[in-house]
Amino acid sequence: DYRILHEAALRDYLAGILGLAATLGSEPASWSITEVGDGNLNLVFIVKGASGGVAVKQALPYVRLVGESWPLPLSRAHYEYLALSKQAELASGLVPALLHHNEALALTVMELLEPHIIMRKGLVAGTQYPRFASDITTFMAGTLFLTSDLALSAAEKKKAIAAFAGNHALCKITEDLIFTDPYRIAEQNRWTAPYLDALAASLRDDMDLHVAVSRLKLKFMASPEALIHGDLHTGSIMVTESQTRVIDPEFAFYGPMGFDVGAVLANLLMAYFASSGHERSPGERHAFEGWVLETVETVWNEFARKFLDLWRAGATGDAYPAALFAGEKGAARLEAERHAYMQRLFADTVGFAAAKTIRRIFGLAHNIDFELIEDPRRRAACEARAVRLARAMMVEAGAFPAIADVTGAARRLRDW
Ligand code: SR1
Ligand code: MG
Repeated sequence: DYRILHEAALRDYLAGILGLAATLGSEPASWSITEVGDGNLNLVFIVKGASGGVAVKQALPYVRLVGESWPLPLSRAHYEYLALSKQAELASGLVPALLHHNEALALTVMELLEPHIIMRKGLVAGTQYPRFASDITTFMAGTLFLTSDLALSAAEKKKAIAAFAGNHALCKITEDLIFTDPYRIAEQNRWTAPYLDALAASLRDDMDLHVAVSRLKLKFMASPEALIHGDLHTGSIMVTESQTRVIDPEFAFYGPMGFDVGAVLANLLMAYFASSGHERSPGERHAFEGWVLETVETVWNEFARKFLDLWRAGATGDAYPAALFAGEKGAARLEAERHAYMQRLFADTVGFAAAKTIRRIFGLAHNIDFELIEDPRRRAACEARAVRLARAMMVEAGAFPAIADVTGAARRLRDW
């Protein structure tokens, strides 16, 4: 039966899990248990003993950020476990190891990632992560390509879609908080007032933007292209300078690939625009911002390269049947089509990145990149630059045919 496990109950529960004493040490009474969750939905405990530690995540039956007035199904823990298991298979070493899962308690015990930190915190501190672009593109290319119709038979793919179809309450959060609420008067919206009042009002009146974001919403709702993480922001990534681990896929479902890639790019771009609001020397700022934009470019370019390599090496799926692309003529035509496919995926990525940016500035859930800029006037200036770019990315999609067009526009806006 479900019950929330606070310290004493959690200790007793963990003590009863076969094999866990080997990881933590054989004296449960001496284990330290600390609740460290700073996300919007769940409880997260770090448990440490004489021999090592584990992380324990338990879903609450409501949205933690808001409280019991907003119930949320515990089944999200099941989908998170399912997604983590799949991702471990497809992108080995890039997610935490799973040690135990209890469906009824909506509780999962995982490898403790140490000394990793939440990437967003590192970015706010101005830290560069040299491994990040390589690791996150391996993760995205593997998990997205290998769960798509390019790699699976139609039957396998349809079964996989069905396995995640029950996660619709989490999808609904995204549909409302990302694609709808920031563009209307919604009780839970907030922004840096009064400096962004006029910008918030202009979003509510901008029909070109409403059409663009509604097209993206439809794509999110009706494009089961691959198993997406569904919330791949820099708060869902833990890093050291030499390691990257993707966590928290409770929003996972079969959706559009560009939603994940766009999330990564949006969060890097927000770190870029927030940088001038944080205290750092001109030299540090220059180096950090240069690295961030270079990383934005590398993430798209390397993702596209790895995705195409997987496609060329083994397209075992039912899409693009080999029989239709035989011979030299077929091979050349298929290669051209691969590039056209990536161009469409890039356009989706740019649109989703824009939507992910606007929601963090006008919606319910903000991010510390901007929130930790204390002076509201300075914060609003950083946010306004990000919104200006995001609006252009959503509405003037044709102006961004390549990733260098995105970074070029970001660079030009820095001193705006
Ligand atoms: C009510 S949940 C708000 C946000 O937190 C999660 O991390 C997702 O990004 C969601 O949209
Ligand atoms: Mg999360």
